[in-house]
Amino acid sequence: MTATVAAIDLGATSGRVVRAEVSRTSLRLDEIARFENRPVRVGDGLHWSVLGLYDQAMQGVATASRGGALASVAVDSWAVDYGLLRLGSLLGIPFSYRDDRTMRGLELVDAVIPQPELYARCGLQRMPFTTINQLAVDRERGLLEVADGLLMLPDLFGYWMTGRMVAEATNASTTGLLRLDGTWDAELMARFGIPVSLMAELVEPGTRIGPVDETARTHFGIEGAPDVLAVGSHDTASAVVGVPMGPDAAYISSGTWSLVGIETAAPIATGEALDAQFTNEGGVDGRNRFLKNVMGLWILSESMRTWEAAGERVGLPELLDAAARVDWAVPVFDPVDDTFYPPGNMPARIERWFGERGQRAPRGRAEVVRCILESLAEGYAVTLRDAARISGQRIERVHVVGGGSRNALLCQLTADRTGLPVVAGPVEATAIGNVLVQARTLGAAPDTLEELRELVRATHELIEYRPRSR
Ligand code: ADP
Ligand code: LRH
Repeated sequence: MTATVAAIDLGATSGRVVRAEVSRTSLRLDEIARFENRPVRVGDGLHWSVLGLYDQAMQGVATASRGGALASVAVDSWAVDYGLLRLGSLLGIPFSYRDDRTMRGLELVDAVIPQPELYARCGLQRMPFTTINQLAVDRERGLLEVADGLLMLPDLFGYWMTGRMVAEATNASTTGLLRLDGTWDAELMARFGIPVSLMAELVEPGTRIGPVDETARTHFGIEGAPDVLAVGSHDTASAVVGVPMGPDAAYISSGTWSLVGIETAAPIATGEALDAQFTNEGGVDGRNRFLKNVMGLWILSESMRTWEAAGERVGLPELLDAAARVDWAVPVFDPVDDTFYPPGNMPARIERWFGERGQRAPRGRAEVVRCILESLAEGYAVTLRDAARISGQRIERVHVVGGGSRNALLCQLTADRTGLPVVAGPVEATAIGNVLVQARTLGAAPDTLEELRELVRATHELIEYRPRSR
């Protein structure tokens, strides 16, 4: 049996719709649509253009449906962001997690609960964007008195497609409001004045949400009546499904963010994990994603945006070529530092970072880019050593998936600094994880994650980078 399905995969940089044909022994993907995703700043802050994204995604699904009947469709996106609802309608435009209200949110949360206690409950790295911080700001502004529902963005799209509200479990695990056992933490919500009634019913990946309804089918011209399925709707959960790894492997899901870690059988929310600031996020099939958010290629793309705004022409291939030719040592900064989190002038922030420490900052674009990539690679190496130490799991190779797996220089530097072989690809691991879980739900793909990963390995070309001696 072959299943034909569509994945809507929304990244913070771009969104795409992929049509896939999947059987137990084959996996074929075609990109049907790709669109830019740019948050928009208005008076009250930085917002996602959610209707625009929905429109583009659904046009993609319609195009995919014209190539032959789709059995199902599923959505994944970046984590933590959400829409508030009242009587089924969206209340305002969802904020981007890059909006600086999150800094206020951190203060509000810290005033109610000490970090170690919060960590013991939800096991998440302290990040400005976590949903609980954002909701603390909504509460302060009185919005939670008006709202009667909350949907994470993939669940919002699922609701618009089907009329049914659910909370997919992997993405819910990024809110800070789930206990380590995967249930809503009603007691914590009560302490924050967040009504538990805002939250929808939790569903696991592989749940059927319902058919795409008449409104969506007619408006977008979708042929047939595909079912909307829940997958790992947190993009990183889907990406980890699509990592072609075996035992003793770590992964880096490399895009806007670098998510660096391992899969474990259960959460590890110990003092050591807290000190090293590891996150525990829910994975598909009840697996745990023990990982760390390293700032990622965001630092590079924001640098490019800064140079472009100054009227300089910059192309990524040229920049990476120039950075590869830097054959002298460059300094490294800490790519987990919050300084690099908000949008802005990254080259100036890098210069300031070194200046504040009395160190020489990189000069010129080639050195700056090389410094960013070396810093990321060093951040990965430290994180992976910590992951192995804290979990007691061996790490003998590192898989890199996502757009960053195309960055040969970064992959090589990662091999060099970790001292481990790096296996790059597939670029579209997230969409792959999305379609594999759909196909499995339809009975067309193998059952276990190990078999699904074996299928990815068998159907994709991977590039291996060996560590060079230093
Ligand atoms: P997200 O899902 O977070 O939007 P992606 O996985 O699409 O991110 O990765 C986007 C990043 O991948 C870009 O910022 C860029 O740095 C990197 N990238 C994409 N294509 C290439 C390429 N051909 N060479 C090097 N890097 C690339
Ligand atoms: C990657 C990602 C990551 C989250 C961040 C908000 O796209 O989902 O896993 O921490 O965005």
